[in-house]
Amino acid sequence: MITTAPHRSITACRSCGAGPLETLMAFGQSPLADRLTVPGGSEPEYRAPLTLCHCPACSLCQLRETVEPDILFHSAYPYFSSVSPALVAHFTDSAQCLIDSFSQASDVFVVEAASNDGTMLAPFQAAGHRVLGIDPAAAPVAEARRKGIPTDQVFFTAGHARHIRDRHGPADLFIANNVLAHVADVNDFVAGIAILLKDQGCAVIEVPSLMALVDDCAFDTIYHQHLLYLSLTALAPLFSRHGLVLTDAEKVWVHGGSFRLRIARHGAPSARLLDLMAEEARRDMGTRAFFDPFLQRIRTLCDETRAAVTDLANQGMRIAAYGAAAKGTTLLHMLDLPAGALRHVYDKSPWKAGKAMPGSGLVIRPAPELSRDDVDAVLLLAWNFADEILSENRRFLEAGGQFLIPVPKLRHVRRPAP
Ligand code: DWN
Repeated sequence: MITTAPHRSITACRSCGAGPLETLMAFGQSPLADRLTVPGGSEPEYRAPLTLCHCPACSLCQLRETVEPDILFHSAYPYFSSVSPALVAHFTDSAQCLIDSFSQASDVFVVEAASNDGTMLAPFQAAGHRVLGIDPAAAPVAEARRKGIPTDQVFFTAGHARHIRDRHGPADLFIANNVLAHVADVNDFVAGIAILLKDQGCAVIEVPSLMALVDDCAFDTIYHQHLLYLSLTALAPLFSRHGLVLTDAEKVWVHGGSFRLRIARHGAPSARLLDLMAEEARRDMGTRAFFDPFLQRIRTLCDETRAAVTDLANQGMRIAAYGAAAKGTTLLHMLDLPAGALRHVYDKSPWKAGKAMPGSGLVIRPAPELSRDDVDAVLLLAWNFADEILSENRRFLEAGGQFLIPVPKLRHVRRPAP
């Protein structure tokens, strides 16, 4: 049974409060990504309007709708950072660089918001530093605690930052990877960073890049959990409003292209930050001229991908999907393939097996079964891990199987990499 999820629609910018917001694209009543369902279960399938907007005043790209966070980050929220070895390596490497930068300091206190299953905090703890995770999702928090990572099962807010500071003292380092874009009250979140940090402390935050999203046509990363679509141009005034300064930004590959930001109470912008902001200014990211070609590319990509799947089906091929990613929900919603065009979806995450993707209802099967099942082609929904997934499925390719990879541009992979 399809149910409209409780949600609010905003009229003023989530960051600067200006209005009205300019609508860029309406995706319609879209399923809630990552809210997997139980096949044949009685749970309602939630949908909500999904509308991408833009603030003419501070140029922040954002969703018009805020779905109730307890619905989005529900008790069975199935995302675990540790599922992808490449992602674990990325966060471990990042942690090690930060640990090295604290090598002369003692009693370093590290707090991470959206700490998930503790993947990022574990190296700090192993290096002898005090750590504290913050995450609202029950299953990843249980996994973090099982690994000995102290974790508060709450959303990070200014109020909780005050509670942490009163209980543990100020933090030397605050980490927040892939969470800032999920926060409805982003001013409260940033105010929390300002409350929590020592005077010489710093925050290291990874956020998906709006420019990478547009350049790679990664429209499927637009879903209800992602309330903000971030540019450096829009981020700088957000931090300065709370007495913080954006001092550095570095492009990183994760989640289709992100920034690793460095924020502190004091400091001058690095040369690469200035270069990146100049690039954004050159691209006129605050204007419709920047978005209009992207909106057209979405339609073209969907038409081409839909035609490719239909063509394979017309050849009698048995087609499935691969990677029950949150982004896959938006992609399948926009493709609107005929029922039965895809048989099911493969995924290596043990927490997802046996459930079904929202919207499409595709049942999730363990990834290793791909090479045993009668499937001729798979549509890769987790395209951000294409290299890793193609490498893990060499046998399927060697046996004549093929991958359709829709983003950033539709391509067929019919043989394993040399
Ligand atoms: O904001 C979010 C972003 C940062 O990460 C969260 N809402 C959830 C998540 O988005 P996502 O679900 O699109 O995440 P991924 O990591 O892009 O999804 C990948 C899916 O593919 C996972 O369910 C795991 C699966 N997978 C697989 O089956 N084989 C992943 C790899 C690397 C693999 O080899």
